[in-house]
Amino acid sequence: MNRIKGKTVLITGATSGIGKACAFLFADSGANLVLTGRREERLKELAKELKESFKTNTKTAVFDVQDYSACEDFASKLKEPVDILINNAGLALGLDPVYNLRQDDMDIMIDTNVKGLLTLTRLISPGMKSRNSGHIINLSSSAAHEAYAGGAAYCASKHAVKAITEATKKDLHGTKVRVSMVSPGLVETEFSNVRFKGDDQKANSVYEGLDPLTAQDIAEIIFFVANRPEHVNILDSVIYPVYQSSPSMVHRDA
Ligand code: NDP
Ligand code: 8X3
Repeated sequence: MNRIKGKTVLITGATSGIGKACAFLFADSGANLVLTGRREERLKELAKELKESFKTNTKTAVFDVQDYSACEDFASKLKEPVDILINNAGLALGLDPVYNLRQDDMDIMIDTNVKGLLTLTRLISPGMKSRNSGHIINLSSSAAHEAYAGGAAYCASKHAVKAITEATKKDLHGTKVRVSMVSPGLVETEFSNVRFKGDDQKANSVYEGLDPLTAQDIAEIIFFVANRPEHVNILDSVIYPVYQSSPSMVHRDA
């Protein structure tokens, strides 16, 4: 059953990976989309492709979720109520032990993954609360459940997403606004290219011999979470490739 048709879905970080795969799935189900990211050209191309393939009504907005005033300006200009907010924009930078952690990497991870997600939530949730309807879906991670070496800042940011999700659910207790998070393990996207700052060889090695999750795998879970009946709230789901049993326990074929 399609419960998504006609809904307005706001996806942050739609220029790549999981966010982009979500844009296609929700478009295919007849949603209206608001897509955001920092790379304007990619957003333009995506909106064009979605219009041609699905006749999707897509609006795009170019801003950095770390920039509070840009987020506020974006939210103030939204023409229609947001039914589903997918807080997906996020990144990891580096895999250095904490004693070598770069201050600028740490700031960007916390400002994007934690403060950016919180900012969008605080701006979009009041409308949902007043309409007594809506769904916030946060991209968390297996790193929200277990920290790994080299991930002090990234894992902290995803532990924070778990805390934000739980607190948001409780803040909206007694309303019909749903709050969920999705916690994937290794998904092959641009994530590791970003983490290793363009070292594609290093990025590719993360997924070697492992048959990783794809962006489409996770988009399908997000869609499933969003498409449940209104009385069903999936708070979390942890998804690993079959060869991964924890953030640090990964089997690889030779
Ligand atoms: P990608 O790098 O492919 O996509 C990340 C998206 O986030 C891009 O669209 C990027 O857009 C956007 N983004 C990053 N920083 C900002 C910013 N400051 N402001 C606005 N948009 C931003 O990675 P994934 O698709 O894999 O990641 C999506 C989410 O999933 C992230 O939150 C990540 O932590 C999480 N995740 C990923 C996993 C994986 O293994 N890949 C596993 C578990 C969770 P642009 O650069 O155009 O701004
Ligand atoms: C992304 C998963 O293990 O690459 O959240 O950090 S991992």
